[in-house]
Amino acid sequence: MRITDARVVVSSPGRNYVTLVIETEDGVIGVGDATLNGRELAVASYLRDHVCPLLLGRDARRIEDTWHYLYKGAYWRRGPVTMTAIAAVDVALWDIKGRTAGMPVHQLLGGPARDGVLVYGHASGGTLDELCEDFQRHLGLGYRAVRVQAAVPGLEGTYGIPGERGAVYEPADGPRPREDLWETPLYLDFAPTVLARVREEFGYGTHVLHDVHHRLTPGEAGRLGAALEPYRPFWMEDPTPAEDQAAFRLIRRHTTTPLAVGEVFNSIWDCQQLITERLIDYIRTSVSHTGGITHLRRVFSLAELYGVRSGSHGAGDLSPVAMAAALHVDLTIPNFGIQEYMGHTGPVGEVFRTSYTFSDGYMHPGDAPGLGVEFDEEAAARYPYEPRHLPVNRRLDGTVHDW
Ligand code: KDG
Ligand code: MG
Repeated sequence: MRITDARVVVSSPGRNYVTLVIETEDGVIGVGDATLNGRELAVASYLRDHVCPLLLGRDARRIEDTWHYLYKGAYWRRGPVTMTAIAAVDVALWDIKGRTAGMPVHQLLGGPARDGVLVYGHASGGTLDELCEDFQRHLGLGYRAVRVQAAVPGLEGTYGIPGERGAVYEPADGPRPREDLWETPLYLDFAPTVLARVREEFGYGTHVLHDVHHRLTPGEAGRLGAALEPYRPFWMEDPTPAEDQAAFRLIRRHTTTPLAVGEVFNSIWDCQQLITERLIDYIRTSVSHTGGITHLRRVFSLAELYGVRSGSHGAGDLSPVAMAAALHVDLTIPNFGIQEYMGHTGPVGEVFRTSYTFSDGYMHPGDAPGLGVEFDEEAAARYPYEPRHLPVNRRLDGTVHDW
């Protein structure tokens, strides 16, 4: 089954998405998500200029071989651009395999190991009252797990809080990134009050998560983790900049709050020490930034050996194709933990028609052959690419800080 076409579509139905479309000689079409928020065109070029020409004529059934051909064959390994591009190819080939077999991808991965995939939504607010309203709204929708973020008093534009357009993690328009303000002592005093308020209002019957977004030192993270313990968070996410794996030894020494990390990782090597030294509880690598279904399963298999569970990234900047692929993997692995589900807004549904479902706090990828996502290229053409940037973060004295 030869590949006859591989094309990249960059569209912006509310936010930018890069989609790889692979077609075979028998007319089977598979799609992969190649979106790297704020650096979309780098992956589009990597695919268009370097990968798509290599795919023509290859056997679409040889997924494992194609993965290694692209990973080892490039010589330059890892990195978000490379691994997002390889992921898009890998996911599109799994889609083709499922469509050809007439089976959903989860059946090809061994079949369901659970009935549904526990997901968490995002509640946030400019004030704690607003956060509680949003938390209540999520409970009304059926969520059993909710991430809570609130604007830090005294700081404008805290991450995870809706910006001007009402969306979160929405890169700003214009030639330069927006600049946010940060001051760690203000955050460290405030963050425990966020969880305290949510537990006071809603009790302990819902899982509550919190994202620190890489902003603390290991010592500060240990202190925050200990302060959050009475509120029993499901996890504290990305407490420190994630490239320093050894930092987690120090955090672990100071708190029993479960730790989650990995949304910016792109290979098994980025989390090898974290997993094998049991320094984390949840690994957050995503299907679209970590080499696709093939490589993500490898990460989760390593994690399984060490009692680490999955908790994949699922922000709105990962397209519905990535969401569907994640759900197929989540349904099948033994060490599934939780899946982030921020949802997609605006005209995204015109471009990507999905068959996954949400009910009572759980999602299911559906039983359509392949991934179960139809990508409408004509609709995508109505929403051309718009240059955007993720924000840059500065401390009150002007120093650039982790965002
Ligand atoms: O593009 C970056 C976002 O996806 C990221 O900042 C979102 O931290 C995030 C999360 O946990 O969803
Ligand atoms: Mg995060």
